[in-house]
Amino acid sequence: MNKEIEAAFNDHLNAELHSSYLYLSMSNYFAAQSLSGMENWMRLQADEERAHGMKFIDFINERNGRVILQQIDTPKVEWKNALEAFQDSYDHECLISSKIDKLVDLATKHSDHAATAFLQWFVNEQVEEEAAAQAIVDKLRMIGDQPMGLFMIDAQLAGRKPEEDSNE
Ligand code: OFO
Repeated sequence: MNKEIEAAFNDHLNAELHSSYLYLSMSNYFAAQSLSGMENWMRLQADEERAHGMKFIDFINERNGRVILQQIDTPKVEWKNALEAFQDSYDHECLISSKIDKLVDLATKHSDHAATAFLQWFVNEQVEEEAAAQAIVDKLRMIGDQPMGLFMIDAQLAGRKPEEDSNE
């Protein structure tokens, strides 16, 4: 495996694990607010992010690279309200998308077609993840300060289920 790609993939798997940590932190923030639907949604999101990190680990190992785990940064722990947390989630997904784009550029630069093909799944996944977070942000903006609206969206997010296959 090209050393520059190996290093960038190691950095990126850390970013995915940090995403997991961030969403776990948001999940616990919502638990403290008794918003159990949002707690559930963020917890499942944390699980998905860990699975994304594992995909990078498996790919590096399959390509005879070396996985070097790094320290995971402490996540933010407090938010003003649900809207601020989900807005942070959307902004975070945009950041991750830009990191994936840079990895694609790097793989292309080195003509690493296996890495490019691997990354394509993440390119598509990021479209979904940005859209999912944006849709919730839009609803929370509509709801504003109305407790009934918050109650309803929390009930809706309680319905999120784990993904059935490993392609999370
Ligand atoms: Fe791994 O997709 Fe979100 O960050």
